[in-house]
Amino acid sequence: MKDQTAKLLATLASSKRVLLTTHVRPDGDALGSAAAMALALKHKGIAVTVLLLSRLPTKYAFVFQDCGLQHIAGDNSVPAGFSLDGFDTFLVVDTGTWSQLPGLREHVEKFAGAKLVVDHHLTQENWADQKLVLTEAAAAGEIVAELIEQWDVPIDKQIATALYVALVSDTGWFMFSSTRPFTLRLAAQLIEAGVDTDDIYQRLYQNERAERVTLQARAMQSLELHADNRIAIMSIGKRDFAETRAGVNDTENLINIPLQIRTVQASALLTDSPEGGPIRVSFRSKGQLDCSKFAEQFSGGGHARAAGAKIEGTLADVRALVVAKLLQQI
Ligand SMILES: [Mn+2]
Repeated sequence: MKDQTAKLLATLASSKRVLLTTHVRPDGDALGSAAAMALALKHKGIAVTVLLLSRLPTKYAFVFQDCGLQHIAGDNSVPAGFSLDGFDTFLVVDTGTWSQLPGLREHVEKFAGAKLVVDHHLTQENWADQKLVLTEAAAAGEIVAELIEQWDVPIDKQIATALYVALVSDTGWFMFSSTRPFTLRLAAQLIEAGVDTDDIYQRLYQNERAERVTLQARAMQSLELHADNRIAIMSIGKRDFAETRAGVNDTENLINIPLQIRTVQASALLTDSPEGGPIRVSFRSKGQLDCSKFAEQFSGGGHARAAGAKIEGTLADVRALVVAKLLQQI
């Protein structure tokens, strides 16, 4: 590990222009790791361009903005006109697979410079010249922290904040089983370096739009349980959107709320979009129900645990139909 780290650092140290990227739809670990790595490269006087394959999520924008990090972004792919010409090193953090790097493969495969991967995921592909993959790391940020330390880059407040965001995002604020003693020791070190943990907590967990939470309340008011509390169904109508001023994007993750109930095996959420059209129905399961198969009868699809369909009809009719079909299954 130490040797691999030293080798990777040697490559970075001899680079003049690094293209640094991370996986599409970046989360806190992806962005925090990329920001910390970019700041370390800058500290060493190495020019770095950060490429995001999706727009910078508003929630995490502070990680880049507070330290003045510039980036280029695509729309779930590389931006138009993107080229690796002029770069001598290509560095990816928090993934090592092409499926997570849409649009990049053709560029990287003909790239003559060094191709480096720093990651903690088990699934890997073998296209990089050098890889630093540590699956026991709770976050890619842990590996980046080790790189930065071995490189003798001082962990200032900006780097510490980026790394802290990486750690808390991938460990559910140190709740997940992936949290290891190293994670907590590193967290302590980052707090000593000046991380404002309360500020990060507020930005990540207490930063929802009022519209979204009031829509959530509406959805929860519509919750009905069937079949001895094994089936949960919620619906959101056009009036709910109008009166809360929320949008369809604000329904994200709502369907998971009923799964908190011990007995619930399947959850369905119906959305009557303000834009009109058929009723959107989402299904989630934590039991026997195969959501994908279930959704097929409505010409929908997805995965065993999560699927969706679009059904024509009024909200009340579709709700009755979905409940009836679920009762046949569960
Ligand atoms: Mn990660």
